[in-house]
Amino acid sequence: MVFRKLPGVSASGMGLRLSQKFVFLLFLSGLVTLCFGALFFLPDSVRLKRIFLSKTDTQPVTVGSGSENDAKEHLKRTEVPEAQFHGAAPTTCHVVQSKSSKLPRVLTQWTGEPPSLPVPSVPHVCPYNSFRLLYRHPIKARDWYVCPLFMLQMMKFAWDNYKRYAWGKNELRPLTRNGHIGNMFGGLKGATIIDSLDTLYIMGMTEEYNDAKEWVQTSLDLNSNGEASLFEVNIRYVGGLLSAYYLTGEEVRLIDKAMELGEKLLPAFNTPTGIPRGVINLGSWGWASAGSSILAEFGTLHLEFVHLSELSSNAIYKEKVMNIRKLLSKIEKPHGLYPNFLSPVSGNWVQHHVSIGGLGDSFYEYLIKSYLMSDKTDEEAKKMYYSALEAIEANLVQKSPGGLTYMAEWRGGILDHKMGHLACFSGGMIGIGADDGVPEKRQHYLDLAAEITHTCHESYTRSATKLGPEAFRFDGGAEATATRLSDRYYILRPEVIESYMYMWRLTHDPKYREWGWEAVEALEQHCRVDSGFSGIRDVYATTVGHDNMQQSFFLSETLKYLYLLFSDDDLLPLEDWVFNTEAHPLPIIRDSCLFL
Ligand code: DMJ
Repeated sequence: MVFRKLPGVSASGMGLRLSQKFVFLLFLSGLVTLCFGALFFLPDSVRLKRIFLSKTDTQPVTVGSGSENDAKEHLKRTEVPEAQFHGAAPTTCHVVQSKSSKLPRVLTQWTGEPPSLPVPSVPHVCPYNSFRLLYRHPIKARDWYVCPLFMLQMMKFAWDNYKRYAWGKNELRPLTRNGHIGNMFGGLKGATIIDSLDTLYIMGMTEEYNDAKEWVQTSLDLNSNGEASLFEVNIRYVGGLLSAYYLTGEEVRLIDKAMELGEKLLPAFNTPTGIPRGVINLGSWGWASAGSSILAEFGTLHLEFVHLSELSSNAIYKEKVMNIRKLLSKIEKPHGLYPNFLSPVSGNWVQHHVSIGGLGDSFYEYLIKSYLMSDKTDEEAKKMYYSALEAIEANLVQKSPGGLTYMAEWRGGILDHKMGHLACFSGGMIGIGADDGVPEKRQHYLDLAAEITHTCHESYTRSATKLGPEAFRFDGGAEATATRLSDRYYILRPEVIESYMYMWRLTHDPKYREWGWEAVEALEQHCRVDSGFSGIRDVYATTVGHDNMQQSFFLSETLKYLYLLFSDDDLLPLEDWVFNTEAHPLPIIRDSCLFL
């Protein structure tokens, strides 16, 4: 190749030698890089930065699992003023009645305009820089204040997909992008909508809350004709409607539905003992199941039924659950324990299987919560709770060789060294009850609550996905791990996170937020799919298989407890509210209007 020499220009160009030219170019390019790079380090407010960098350049490219849709969504979003991320806790809780007032007075006070929503309706995105910092180094950063906004973004993702693909159905199937009805609710529909009402409201998602409320008003049809679980309809539908009513004061629409449904459940109690059957036919106004009733089912009606009586001034609901209480308080209990099955005909225990997990769990929860919800006046509930807890400690609480405290199951005197995910709620339960037993045992109960919560956290950390299995064992060399294939699934359950939330409120030990954040990362990584969140089939698998179900309790409980874990304590303070077993907050009754 021949280089033609240009006139007046030396071979090395501009009169410089080749080596000088190279050094000069190197200097020039370094200077340009430095100037442009400096733009990234300037504060957002500097004008130069705003001129050179468009807004989308400062937004996140991916969040969590980083699906493409997600990235596109974020690029579309507008910037939210910094102020909204500080003290993000909504102030809904301030509508709770004053300590001295009677409930009906409060209701009168709430008629008319509902209290205004606390958070502007748009903050569905975290500020990128803080979020990135937090996401990569959650423990070091301690910028927990942005976390509730992250939960809000998860809620929005779960809700939007439900709305898009399964509106009006009970749950979303996020892989096949359709709805699921199932047979738990006897033909009732919209379980996700009812379960989400209060979460949407608490998170300040006004538009979404209004859509949900509108659906309740226009489309919630209670005239269904199928067989429903009394327990599930009570905790999700009655609990969800009551809670939304108490938070918003929107009396007419929500309360009417709750009352109507409450009435439909009453025939389940028409048994020789008054212990309700587990399944009720909503159409024929009668119970449908034969056989024994389950402790966790008939023992998990008290909170909602007491509120139904308070609101309607009709004692019948309270009478029904007090009758259950009476029978349980009198009946002979093996070693002070409550077996899981009871005959509604004879009023006798059917089997001697005792569990703090499935079949037993929320019965114990409702004892202590009944006491707390009665403004600590329901002495019988308190007494039953502490005697049950003593029996549980004496017979079921165990320490593993590795030093983990767990709750075993009891089968007629023989221990089964297994703890269910469901039993992990008990850390929080023992924690909230610690203050009300004998004062000398307060610290003991707080320690026990912390130990159980620690064990449940271990069941998460010992899996590949950092999510916990449905049941984990402490025998045959196992320590907080599932040994059976059939116990390895995770269906977006809340119990472990629920205990983190209560333990955080009680101790403010930062480890509970750190553990909560680990769960968020795991949920984002393994359960977030393109169109919602899904349960997974094996928490120990490195490549997960999804179960194609976004459970309604994920929106009602898991995301709400996470949101509360990272919010200030004055958002739904435990001194004013108790959460039903589906995480629907119900106010403490300061001064009952019922004279029973
Ligand atoms: C929820 O429906 C309730 O928390 C219930 O008490 C037990 N199981 C699910 C969530 O796991």
